[in-house]
Parts: sequence; C-alpha cells; structure tokens
Amino acid sequence: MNAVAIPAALVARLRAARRVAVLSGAGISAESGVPTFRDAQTGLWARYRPEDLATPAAFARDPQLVWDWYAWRRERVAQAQPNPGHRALVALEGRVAAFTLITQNVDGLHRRAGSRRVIELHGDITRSVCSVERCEVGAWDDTGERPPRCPACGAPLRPDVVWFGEALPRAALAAAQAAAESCEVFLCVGTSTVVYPAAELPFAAQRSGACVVEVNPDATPLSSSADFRLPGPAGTVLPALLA
Ligand code: BJW
Repeated sequence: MNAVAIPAALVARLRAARRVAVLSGAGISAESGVPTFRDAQTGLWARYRPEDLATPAAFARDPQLVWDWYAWRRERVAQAQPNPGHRALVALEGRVAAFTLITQNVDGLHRRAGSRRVIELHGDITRSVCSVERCEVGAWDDTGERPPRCPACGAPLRPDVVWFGEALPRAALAAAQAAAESCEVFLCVGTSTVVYPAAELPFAAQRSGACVVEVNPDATPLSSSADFRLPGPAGTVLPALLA
C-alpha cells in the first residue's frame, strides 16, 4: 500500500491544539490480531450473529454459549499486544494539555500501551459482573461452572460489556460528550461509525467547531463530512501523523 499523504495543514493544526479527543474502534486493534466486527471476511459479525451473542436476550436464552464465546475472545485479547497505532496515541497524550481517548473497544489495549485518560464506552471484556443489575460482585471462586455464579446472589456472571439495547455507562458517555464538544481536534480512528451513541460523537465535535479527522482504510458514514480523511491503517497513519 502507498504511504498516505499527511496534509501539512493538519499537522500544524494538531501541533497547535491544546484540547484533543480521539474516538477509537475495533480497527485500531486489527493490527494486533484482534478481529473487528464488520469486516466482510474476518469480522466477528461475518461468522456470528450479534443477536445470538451480544444482547441481553441472547444471554438469558443461552448463558453458557454467550459466556464461552466471550471466554474465547478474552483468550485472543490476552495474547494480543498493543501496536504502533496504540503507542502513537500514548505519545499524543504526552504532548497535549487536555487529551481524552474515548474507546469503543473492550480489549484494554490502549491501557496496556500506556494511555492514561481512557474512557471505555462499551466496557472491558476482561471483567465479569453479576447479571443482576446493581448487584455488587466481590471476589468469586472459580468452581468450574460456566457461567460462574455470583457469590452474593447466585445469578450467573456476565462479561462487563455493553450489549445492543443496553445503556452505556452514564458517566463515561457524559465525559465523552463533554470532551467531543470542547476539543479543537477530534480524531476518529478505526471505527465504522455505525453504532450509536458513540457514532454521534464526531458529528457533535464538528458542530462544536472541532476539526474532525478520520483514520480508516475504508469509507464510513463520517467520511464525506470529515475535515481530513487519512485512508490507511492506524498502525502506519497515526505514527506518521504524530511524527
Ligand atoms: C481499520 C483498520 C486499521 C480495519 N486501521 N482502521 C440510533 C439509530 C439507530 C440505532 C440506534 C440508535 N441509537 C441506538 C441504537 C441501537 C444500537 C445501534 O447503534 N445499532 C446500530 C448498529 C444500528 N445501539 C445500542 O443498542 C447501544 N445502546 C443504546 O443506544 O442504548 C439506549 C438505551 C438508553 C437507556 C436505556 C437502555 C438503552 C449499545 C451499543 C453497544 C455496542 N456493543 C458492541 C459489542 C460490545 C461487546 C463486545 O465486544 O462483544 O460494541 S457491538 C460492536 O460494535 C462493539 C463495537 O464497540 C461497536 C462498534 O464497532 P467498531 O469498533 O466501529 O468496529 P467495526 O468492525 O464496525 O469497524 C471497524 C472499522 O475499522 C472499519 O471501518 C474498518 O474499515 C476499520 N479498520 N482495519 C484503521 N488497520
């Protein structure tokens, strides 16, 4: 693939910005070997139906199937390592006064790369919570049962992720919206920009006056509105943009 040209005007804009927000999606972790959702060949939704695995109804119907699928993905994430795209965002955080990294990813790779101010909109696949809302799970013993049972109330545990039809964590969403509406530059990296409410954030940023930049090899619903579009893989484009 040819190197993506980085416009000098964008480099200057980013260097001058004091407030920067980033929205990342599965594409930034693709180069770490974590599958995206919507890639036509390798995406999770090309092989599995979201309504069978990523909804509260699916978990109620077949908790073991859902638990096992997430256990398999958790294994893959545990084996993955952060890539140059994740690391470029760590470097950016170090040089911007007010920096917010909003991620839809549940893989924890931004934190493992060293990013500090990370807002996880869709949860964290490595954590488990009680499937009964507001039941606080403490430490639980692994008895081998799948899914394991909540030690407090006996209900099945579930992965701490946000499924379709579920509300995003309120404080995380509010912080993401505030960052989007107050930043000067908003980078949208590796997301198909189709899942709401996260997909609304770049548009909200632009309405508030931010310069919106899309880093994605493929076009998305954001592409025609973005102020700059960098059509390449995050692991190459972000280090070049931030060099
Ligand atoms: C690269 C690359 C490389 C490849 N470099 N790039 C408004 C309109 C229509 C529908 C709705 C609406 N508002 C809400 C909805 C419903 C629904 C929704 O949005 N549906 C749409 C799909 C139509 N939203 C919800 O249900 C949300 N909840 C909600 O709104 O609740 C309301 C409520 C309020 C009060 C009470 C109750 C309810 C919840 C959404 C949860 C999404 N969950 C998932 C699963 C998380 C757990 C898990 O991991 O299993 O989140 S679905 C999945 O999609 C996952 C992702 O975070 C999310 C976004 O995907 P992402 O990251 O964009 O990945 P891909 O695969 O789509 O795209 C990858 C991109 O990378 C591609 O563009 C590639 O080109 C690119 N790429 N390689 C850079 N190397």
